[in-house]
Amino acid sequence: MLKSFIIILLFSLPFIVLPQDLITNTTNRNTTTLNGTWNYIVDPYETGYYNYRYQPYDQLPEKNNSAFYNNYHAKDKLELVEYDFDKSPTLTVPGDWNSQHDKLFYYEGTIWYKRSFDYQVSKMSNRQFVYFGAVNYKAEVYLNGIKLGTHEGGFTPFNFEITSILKEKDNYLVVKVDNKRFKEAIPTINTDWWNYGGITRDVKIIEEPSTFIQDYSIQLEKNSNKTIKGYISLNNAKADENVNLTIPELDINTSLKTDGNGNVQFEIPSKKIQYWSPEFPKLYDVFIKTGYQTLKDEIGFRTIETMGPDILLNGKSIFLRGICIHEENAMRGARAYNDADALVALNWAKELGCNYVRLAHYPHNEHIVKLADKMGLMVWEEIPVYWTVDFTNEKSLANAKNQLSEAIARDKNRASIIIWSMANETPPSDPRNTFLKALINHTKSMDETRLISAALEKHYKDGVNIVDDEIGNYLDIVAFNQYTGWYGGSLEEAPNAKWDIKFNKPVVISEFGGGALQGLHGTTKERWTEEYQEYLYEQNLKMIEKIPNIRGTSPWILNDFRSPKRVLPNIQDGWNRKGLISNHGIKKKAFFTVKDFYKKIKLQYK
Ligand code: GCB
Repeated sequence: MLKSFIIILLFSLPFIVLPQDLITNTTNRNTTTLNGTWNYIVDPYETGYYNYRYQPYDQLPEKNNSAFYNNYHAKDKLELVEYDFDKSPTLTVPGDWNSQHDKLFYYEGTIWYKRSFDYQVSKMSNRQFVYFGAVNYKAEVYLNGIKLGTHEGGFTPFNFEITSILKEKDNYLVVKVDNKRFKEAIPTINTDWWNYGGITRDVKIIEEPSTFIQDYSIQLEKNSNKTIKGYISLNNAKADENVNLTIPELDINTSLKTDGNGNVQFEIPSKKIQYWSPEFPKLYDVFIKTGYQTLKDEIGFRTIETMGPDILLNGKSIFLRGICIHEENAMRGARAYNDADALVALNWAKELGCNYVRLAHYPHNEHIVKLADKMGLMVWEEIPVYWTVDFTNEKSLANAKNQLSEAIARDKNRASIIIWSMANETPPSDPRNTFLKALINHTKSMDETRLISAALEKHYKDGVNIVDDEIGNYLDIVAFNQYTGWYGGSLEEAPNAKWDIKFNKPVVISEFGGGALQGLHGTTKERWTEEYQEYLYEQNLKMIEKIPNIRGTSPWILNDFRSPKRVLPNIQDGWNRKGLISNHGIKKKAFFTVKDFYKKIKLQYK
């Protein structure tokens, strides 16, 4: 359909509109899915977006600006007759484009998506929103030819109000998705994972009354195991609106009134809370009621804090028996996006003996976080401040903060999340420290209850492994990646390695490991064999046990995963082979080494 493109040009607003405040807990709201089949047009030169002077069509002056248009070249008024959405091929949403069509496997650039639909607004609803779970990397969104706005960042949700634009018949939602990498982006150009493009997570229309529950935080107060503290924010509320919070199993039924901004704050004592933990992942039904709607959630209550070298969950010292996970279904060789994908990964983590997962290197979809809540797996959630982002660039910092805000907004009521991680293997420098400190402060201003960490690095001097990154002073958990026996270092000597860690805080090895091609066998000296990887794990674990203040590990990584960096023929073939499980779902020997280790550790931390 030619119409979509042209109407974008004629009616779109001459400025950039950013997404509105995030609507949280979309699973339990009144929604209609827009998942399914969408038409797409590949547009590497962005011809649908820029005119031949490389000016974005949707930022040109209004049509009645004759001073501009009198001098305007006729070429700019040309209709885009070379485009037709309805005759174009289709992609499934959610899903990355790379794994859906061979010709898109390596594609990085713009693809236009279009979905047409009729829509019957239900009687109860006065306002409607379109919600995207994530679009990688940049999205420009148009409904019925009107620009709704732009979103940057490939792993967090956003929404736009569409109340006055949505019609009963013939709506068309058009999204320009651009996954080009660039230096100032978060992440930057260089990563070790596949840059899957597309509308990679759920899309839905949310229906709300005119005054609605936008967001809320309901958690145990910091340093307290008896007080449930938080806020509820209504959108478009007057002062003194009634809000009711009930948690039937805890006999909580509290009536509250909004302040002038439509918010309520509360502190509710409760003596009979059963605390959430991996052994007992108790979730309570929680209901928020206003005069206009009831919203349900399932929330667990637990405390998490540190004391010297200890991580205390509900006051008890724990060891994080973890595994790193990418958001990829290795068997499909594609982005993971639903409950079934999440279940595969978390079942394996459980089988390995984990009580904890590191969701690397960006916020994963909400399905997996909710499942972790239910299955009793603690979670490290992270933003893609990875390696060498542009630390001196203010826009990059604003972008990283925004990604953090969206992740925290979405997941702050999940008991499973115990750690917000700021960054991975970023090279220390003053600008980098300033950048990370700003992120830490930002996180604390949004959520004071969780622990803050970052995956740092160690260095080696005069026979000693040293961890002294200044940022460690600002973290609750000192985590670092180390690859003894893979990127240098002797496996034979590993168990006797010397360590100098400058902080009296819990230490977590956020990554270690090495590659093996599943099914390739040989001696412990032959790289890429399962035996080499197994030996690497045995020796590393002997070393890790002795690291002062060690309170957790998350080996790199659960599954082999796609990476364009990993090109060794017949071994890697585009896959990072450090998985404990292959991309065919087959466990390598090292899986069982880790499993045995976790069995032992579990007994020690009973
Ligand atoms: C790392 C990175 C991770 C890589 C891994 C590797 O330190 O944090 O993203 O994939 O090493 O395999 O080299």
